[in-house]
Amino acid sequence: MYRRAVLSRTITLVVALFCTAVSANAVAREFRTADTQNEDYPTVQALRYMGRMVAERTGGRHQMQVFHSRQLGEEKETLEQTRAGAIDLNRTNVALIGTIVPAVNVLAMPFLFRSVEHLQKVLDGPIGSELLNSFEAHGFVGLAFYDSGARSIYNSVRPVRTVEDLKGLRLRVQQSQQMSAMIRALGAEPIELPYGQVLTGLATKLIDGAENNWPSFVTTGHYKYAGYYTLTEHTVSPEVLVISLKAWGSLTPEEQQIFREAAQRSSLFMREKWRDLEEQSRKQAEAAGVKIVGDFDRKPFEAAMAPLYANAQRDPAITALIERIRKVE
Ligand code: GTR
Repeated sequence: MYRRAVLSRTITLVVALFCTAVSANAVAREFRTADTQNEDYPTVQALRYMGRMVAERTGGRHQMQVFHSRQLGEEKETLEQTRAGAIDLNRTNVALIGTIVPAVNVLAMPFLFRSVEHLQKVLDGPIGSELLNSFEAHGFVGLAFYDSGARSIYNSVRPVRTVEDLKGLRLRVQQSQQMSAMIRALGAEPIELPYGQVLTGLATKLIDGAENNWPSFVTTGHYKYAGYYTLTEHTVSPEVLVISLKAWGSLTPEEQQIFREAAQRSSLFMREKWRDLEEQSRKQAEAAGVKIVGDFDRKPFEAAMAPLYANAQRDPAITALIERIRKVE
């Protein structure tokens, strides 16, 4: 009697579990994915690569539809929409999401990383995982980082060699207080603008320049208006891919694992693409007559930005994170 009752309870449980799994799996979906860059850009290619992997591993049940070139809006807005669950996945720069997830702003701090290799070690190691895990408390699930080289300052007025040369220049920055603070610390005037407005800003002289990595400088056409590129390499702020809590919650644990793995793989895929494009973009800018300023002392730029660290020291957790990053060999 007793054994039969246990057996029937077990069968009921197994059937219930099976039904739950089947119903969760049965909902096929197309995941709307946002990226600000154009169709050929490495981040967009990486997302497409991830989409193929997700489709394959879920037997075609789940697809990713990649909206590039700001089709879904500028990063600040698409992040809000992702938080609200209206956009499923979003690839932005950490400077933007850092306004919502403060710890991630550390990755954009000036002159923190000794090299791109140092950044990659941090992103691929425990600190990178901890940072990705910290997104959840702020309304996203962090899936992967994509490193995207160093950002440098460019302008249309003069070759910048010293901090003094920056005085009075109106430089566009991302919509981020930290990026504004960095440019202000150098004595220039930061103008926060969405990415899509920078080209017109340069063409109409609303701004004198901006700061970005080689591929962004060239693929946007900014190099046609800003002929002086100074290798300040003041930040190596990487990109990050997040998924909305709503989309994440619609996946089974197995599917979540598939998304995570595909995102991580796409990050390695992007690394391959990146190196070539960085080199190619620099050559294209040079061929178009852009003057690259590399023979200057970077130390005064670093010193001018030091107040950002003094400011960060007000938060013990941020201070500890900066210290840990510095110690990564
Ligand atoms: C690029 C980055 C974009 C965007 C842009 C900007 O390097 O890939 O996501 O943040 O910079 O400056 O707005």
